[in-house]
Amino acid sequence: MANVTVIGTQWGDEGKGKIVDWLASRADVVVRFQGGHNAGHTLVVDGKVYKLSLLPSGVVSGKTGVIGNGVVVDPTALLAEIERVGQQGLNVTPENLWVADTVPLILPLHGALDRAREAARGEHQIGTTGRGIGPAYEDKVGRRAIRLCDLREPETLEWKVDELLRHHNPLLASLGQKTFTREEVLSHLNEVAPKVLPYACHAWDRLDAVARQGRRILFEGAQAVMLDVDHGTYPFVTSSNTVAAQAGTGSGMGPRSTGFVLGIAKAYVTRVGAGPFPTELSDETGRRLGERGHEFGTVTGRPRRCGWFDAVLARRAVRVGGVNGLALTKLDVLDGFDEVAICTGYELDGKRIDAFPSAPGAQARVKPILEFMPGWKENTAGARSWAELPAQAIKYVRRIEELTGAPVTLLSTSPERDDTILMH
Ligand code: 2SA
Ligand code: MG
Repeated sequence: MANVTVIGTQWGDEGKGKIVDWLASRADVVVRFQGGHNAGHTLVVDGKVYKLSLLPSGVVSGKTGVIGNGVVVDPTALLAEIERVGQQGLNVTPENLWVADTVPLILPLHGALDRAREAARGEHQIGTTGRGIGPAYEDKVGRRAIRLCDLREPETLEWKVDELLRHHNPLLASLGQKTFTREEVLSHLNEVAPKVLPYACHAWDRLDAVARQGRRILFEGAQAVMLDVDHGTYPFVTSSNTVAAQAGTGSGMGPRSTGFVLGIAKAYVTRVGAGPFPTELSDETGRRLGERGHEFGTVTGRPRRCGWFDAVLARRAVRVGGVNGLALTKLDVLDGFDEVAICTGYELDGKRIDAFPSAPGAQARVKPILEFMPGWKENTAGARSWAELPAQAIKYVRRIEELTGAPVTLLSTSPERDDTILMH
């Protein structure tokens, strides 16, 4: 099976962009299957930095990019990103970008509702990216979303916009927000329609043809398993399924199309936004991880919370995510620490537990049980072979394999494409 699916195993920002870019050179088509422009993928190629949000990372290596039906698309954000990467010399056209015409659209009212709700939540904020992702997925499941294909039919748009506003305006008004008029929404849609419709197609049909020709598909996940709406730290999650099984559903392919599932894990853990984080370090060590790892959100610039590697959550992500092998990233950020630690279990109300609890109160109360190991003084940044790694770093990687039950198949030692070690 030549297809590969890449998913995050923590709370996002594990370095999926770089790994996807590395794998894209070996694939023919790169597919996004969930999320939207809440994702942020940073790619560094020949010293040039590309920040992608909605476009599949494959566009950087000149591959065909697909935005599958499982994604929610803000047409304005999509057009702006195409324009932005165009200025960096990447030419995105309907030939190399296929967008499923069934994607639900994110409209300005979704962003407004997302931000207003967050403000109203007070201390129970989720810390969303404010991009309207949650409200757009709600509309999809609520069967009132405006989809890309609807832009082809002005008469359909009219009744669908009425239906949409019947739902949203009372909500916005109840939160003290400005409501939207039918004309406002219609004129926005009519303005973007001619610019985005050229990309719209039956993506599932084209992907099916790609598969039949024996060409290789790379599925690019966004966010991560711990942000999955079913398997993550609910309600502090995103509004889509981020596990590998979604690659099929979100692109219109069968469950066996995912191929090898590569789970990306940072050598420590970060999280942006609120929610439980058992191994979080609110001390000097946490600050040092954030500084050395340049831990700021790609999309929103928010500083990320940092902590030790959590093997209990990683093991769970491996199992529910369907992970066959791990790619471990940012090992070099741990260079120079006297000691490094891995979480091997939790303590809840004085008792040892081996699984992360499901309810928010218990999730917030668990304390990590840490296993400390000696660190390494040598520099692992830029290492390109196993032999270049210090013995203690190898032990650390082996311990992660043991505890998570998954082999580390790739090791990334810097943001550069070629600083990647293939392990097995
Ligand atoms: P949303 O906006 O509804 O999806 O937010 C819900 C939760 O999901 C988290 N989330 C993310 N976590 C990490 N990285 C994400 N993408 C950007 C990046 C984030 C940024 O890659 O850097 O730039 O700030 C991402 N997208 C969503 C979010 O923090 C909420 O906890
Ligand atoms: Mg990111």
